Amino acid sequence: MTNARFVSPDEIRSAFSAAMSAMYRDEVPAYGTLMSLVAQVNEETLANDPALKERLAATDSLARISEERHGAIRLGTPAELAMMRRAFAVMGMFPVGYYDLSTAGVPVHSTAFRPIEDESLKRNPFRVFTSLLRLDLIADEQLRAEAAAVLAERRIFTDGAISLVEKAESEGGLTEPDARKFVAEVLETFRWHDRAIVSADMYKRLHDAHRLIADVVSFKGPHINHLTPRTLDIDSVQDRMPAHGIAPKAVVEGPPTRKCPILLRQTSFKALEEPVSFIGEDGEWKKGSHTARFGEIEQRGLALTPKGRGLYDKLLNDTRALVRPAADGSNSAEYVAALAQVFQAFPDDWNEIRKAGLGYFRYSLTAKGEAAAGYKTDLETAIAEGFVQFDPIVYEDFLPVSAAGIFQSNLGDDATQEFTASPNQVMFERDLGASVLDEFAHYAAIERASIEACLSVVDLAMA
Ligand code: OOG
Ligand code: NI
Repeated sequence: MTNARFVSPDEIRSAFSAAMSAMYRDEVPAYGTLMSLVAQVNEETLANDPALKERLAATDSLARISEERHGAIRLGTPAELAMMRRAFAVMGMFPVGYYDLSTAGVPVHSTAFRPIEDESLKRNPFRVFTSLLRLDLIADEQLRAEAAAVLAERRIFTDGAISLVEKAESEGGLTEPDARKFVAEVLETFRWHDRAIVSADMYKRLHDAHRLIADVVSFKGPHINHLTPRTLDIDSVQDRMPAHGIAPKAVVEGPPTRKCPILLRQTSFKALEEPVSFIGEDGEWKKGSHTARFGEIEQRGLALTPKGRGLYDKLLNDTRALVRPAADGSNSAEYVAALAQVFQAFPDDWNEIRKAGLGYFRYSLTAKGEAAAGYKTDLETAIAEGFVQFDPIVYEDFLPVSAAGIFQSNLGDDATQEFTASPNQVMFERDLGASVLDEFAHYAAIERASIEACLSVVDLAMA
């Protein structure tokens, strides 16, 4: 459905991601500092590892890294979520995966809006982790009703944004001037507002129920709460953060440092306490503060198969049974050591990982494979004989335990609360107005298509 009159969704997403980054840099200067640090570390990593640089360039993945980032927002109502889905669709971003954070004591469930086609990911992989508040998990019935009433009144999208979404839907795209206007209008939804839409008293009651509820309900819109650049060496950025005046959280979330990075490793710096004012009795604004926005960095590795993910989850649980990382960082050295020890059970060699069926890989013909005429063999022999090569498929999604760790570190360490685990994907998808894509099926399809592109050499009937 390409139409020359229209700007491609990939272009709109790139423009939006750039506009969001510029806005957040103005709003949270530490984000700018982190971006420069990440750019510097990435440059050094590539200079020190020519093989990595070569593979990234050969798979068209080098250019995207310096532009790569994800953001996160927290929405209040089903209608907001449904409209957000429509707005992201105009930018070529679709809901992938379902994350239940209630198990981790955070009353939300979430999805990630992101590009899904390979070409789109290469053009710009911008994603937004999007959570919906679950008032159903709040015990206090009166507070729940009050919060719902406040949320029902607010409008998080401008009229201009809504009409451009409708126009894009009915006409099949946006022209250049409309696309520019769309980016500016939708950006407004993510802007920080330092004037709350509730009184100080109500804010306190919401905050006492859960800090996250106060963050969602008290403001005009779902301010972007972090933007995360992608680094090629998260340990190095973590180590250097203090020298740049940034205090990182105690431990890096996710797998340990490895030769072959898998899934996702993340770390963040604590949320800033920012001045806000609340609605006063007599039309006066009452000064106060709010803590929600923070900074995060991530390193992305191989996408794992269900088998690999099962092993990852088991090893992470085993580690946490040995040492549970304390929020104050007092046992972080023990945790890091236990993690490294336990994860020795996860192979750290691309070919071993591949042969064990733990990860997804993209196969391609080598120059020798391209030149081989009429020779056919099975996939493993083709690899062993140098006709076919493979590269890890990057994990484009998120991890619930890691997300929970990030939520908790920026909500404050006292925010941990018990909720009964109650995943409700059916309710989430009903509110979203669409189903979420199953990320495993998607990675498997990419892998399969790459093997099919090697059929001039590979005979799948031979084993
Ligand atoms: C989202 C936290 C999750 C991640 O990178 O896992 C997240 C939030 O704090 O709203 O962004
Ligand atoms: Ni994040």
